[in-house]
Amino acid sequence: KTILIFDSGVGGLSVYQEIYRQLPHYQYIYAFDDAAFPYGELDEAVLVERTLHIVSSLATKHKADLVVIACNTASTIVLPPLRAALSLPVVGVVPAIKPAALLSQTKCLGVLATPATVKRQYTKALIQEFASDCEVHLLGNTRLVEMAEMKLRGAQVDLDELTGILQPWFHTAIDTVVLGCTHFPLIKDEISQVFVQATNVIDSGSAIASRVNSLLGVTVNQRALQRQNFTYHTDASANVVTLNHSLLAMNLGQVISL
Ligand code: DGN
Repeated sequence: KTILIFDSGVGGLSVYQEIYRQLPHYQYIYAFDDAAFPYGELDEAVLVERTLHIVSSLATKHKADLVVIACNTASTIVLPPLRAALSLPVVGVVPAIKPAALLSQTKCLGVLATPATVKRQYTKALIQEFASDCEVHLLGNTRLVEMAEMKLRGAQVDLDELTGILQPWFHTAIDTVVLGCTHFPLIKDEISQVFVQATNVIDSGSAIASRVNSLLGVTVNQRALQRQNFTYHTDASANVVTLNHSLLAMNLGQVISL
């Protein structure tokens, strides 16, 4: 079976990593729309149109059995039209606000995402439904997405810059941080290092993996799961990412014309 995973950049690899741990025997296609990166600053109509076009063509071409939209920014608006257009399961990723509200002792949450995700009605509705008893601080930042991309390409994360970005949260009671962008698990260690008051820093990766697992109807022996050590390589132009095992990685800016 083939699973198509899509993001605007390399952030979805954090979701792929979780899915691969649960389902190592599947065929994976990882596609990212490098040509229109970053999605957090894209016009909504353009984003919906691009995602629909890219994902439908690739899903058909590669006979995908399931699609994962490994991007919060896209998932918050594109899932309904995509599900209407495709006759296969489409799994999306949205900020893990519900588990965060349950975990928080101080009932004060920090949600880190793209500027688009923090503005979306979808995010507001999630907060209203699952975190109405919490104080929620939203922080939308594109620079963090770039930092995650650069880290994967070998650069060090500038901790002073990261401290500056998280500064608005230092005088709050936040004890639980939601990584509401799939790029951010890639810099989770640095976020935890800088924002020490957070006792929980959570993302949606393993929940997505469990969802994919249940949709594909596979029983996995949890004890048999191994944590994979992934290495990422990029080509000279830093556009194509390949992993250390069978995976087709594409720069959609080059592979299909839009
Ligand atoms: N990784 C994407 C997300 O989860 O929202 C966004 C990255 C971007 O294009 N800004």
